[in-house]
Amino acid sequence: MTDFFKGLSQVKFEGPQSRNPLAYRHYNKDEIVAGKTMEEHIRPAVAYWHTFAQEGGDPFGGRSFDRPWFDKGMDGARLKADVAFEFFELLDVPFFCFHDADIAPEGETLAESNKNVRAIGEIFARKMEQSRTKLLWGTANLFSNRRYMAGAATNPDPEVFAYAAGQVKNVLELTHELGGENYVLWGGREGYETLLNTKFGQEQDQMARFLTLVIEHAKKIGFTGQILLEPKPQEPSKHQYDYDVATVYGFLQRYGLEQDVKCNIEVGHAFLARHSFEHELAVASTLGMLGSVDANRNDLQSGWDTDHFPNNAGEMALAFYYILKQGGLGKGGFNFDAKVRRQSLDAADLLHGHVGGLDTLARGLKGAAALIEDGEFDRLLDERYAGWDNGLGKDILAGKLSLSDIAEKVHAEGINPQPKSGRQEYLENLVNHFV
Ligand code: XLS
Ligand code: NI
Ligand code: NI
Repeated sequence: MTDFFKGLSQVKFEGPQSRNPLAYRHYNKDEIVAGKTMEEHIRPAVAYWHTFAQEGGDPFGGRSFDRPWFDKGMDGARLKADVAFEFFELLDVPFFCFHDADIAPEGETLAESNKNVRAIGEIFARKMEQSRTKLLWGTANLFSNRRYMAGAATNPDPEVFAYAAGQVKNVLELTHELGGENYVLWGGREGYETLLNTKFGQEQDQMARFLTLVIEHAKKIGFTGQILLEPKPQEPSKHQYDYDVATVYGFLQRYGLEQDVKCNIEVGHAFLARHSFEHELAVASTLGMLGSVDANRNDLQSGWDTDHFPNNAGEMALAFYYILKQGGLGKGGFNFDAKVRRQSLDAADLLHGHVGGLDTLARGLKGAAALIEDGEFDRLLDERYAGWDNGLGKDILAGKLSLSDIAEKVHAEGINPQPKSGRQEYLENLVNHFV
């Protein structure tokens, strides 16, 4: 045991009336909602980077957190791993996620870096034999080191592509060995600052080649998890190629990869793309691309990916609506891609962030399940589109009528549609009734 969380004990469910700030008030992991436990629905994960590697910096000042593992090389990395598994147990969560760079210091060479990552990976493997916390996904950090400033897969220099490939091979294999259920690629620098120095089409080809290599290697080593792309429109690149779900789908289709890849959708990234979170989920679910979720929220005044913890149950209810409708996230889950603020210095603050986030997800889940169970919401939606189920609508969709046939029908049958209310306020109130 380390003494990092000294005095703190495991967070338990105490119910909505509890005033204990370190108890779950809504997240009751074993409670059955819509046929599954809350834990099975949400599959919550702790993000190693934000929780253990984040330093509390902002553009005007560096590190504000003082963690005993900072600047201590591999000794620090081992201490960090001890603290991480203590944290998983305190929160009692089933999953975590990591980048290679979060868990071990970079070496002078790729070989040295990969060796460091493997050494911590072995510690994870041993700890995971004792712990109930499993790996939701692994990923490689291909955006922090300056070698990647002009992109990893999309770099004008093929040697950078090669270096990135060497990193991904290592993390993909480690993810597989640790029983990880997904592998994520977020293209932070896969994009550009200015077209003046960028060949757009060339970079698209490179990105597709890289992804193809990853898919092939995953198959070769027997990794049966999902490969996930994480859309984000900008930041750190001015223009990121994986802009949003629809853009990612178009890219995958163009290169014939849409069967092999799904999306990891992040709340804050949806906002940066000027979408809502539920929009991205609805699009992904419709396209068969909804794989997993990065749970967080942005400070909506800042226009940045601020990665606050979720605290909007209404937003989460709409998200869970689409997730429940597609029968769950499968191998995916809810990764807390969220960090405590610069002034939140204490170990307990890490718990408060996750406890509030999980309670928010639980409220969203229960709200969506109740909304679906009640049935009125779905009934109204079906009613609105009922004209497409038979007669004219059905014939149009089935391709039975040409444009002339349809026009002819309007004249012959005197079709003269009357506008109907979209009932938005009614529907908003209906949803709020259950949240
Ligand atoms: C950054 C991304 C990142 C990915 C993993 O905005 O959300 O944290 O989830 O590389
Ligand atoms: Ni993310
Ligand atoms: Ni993000």
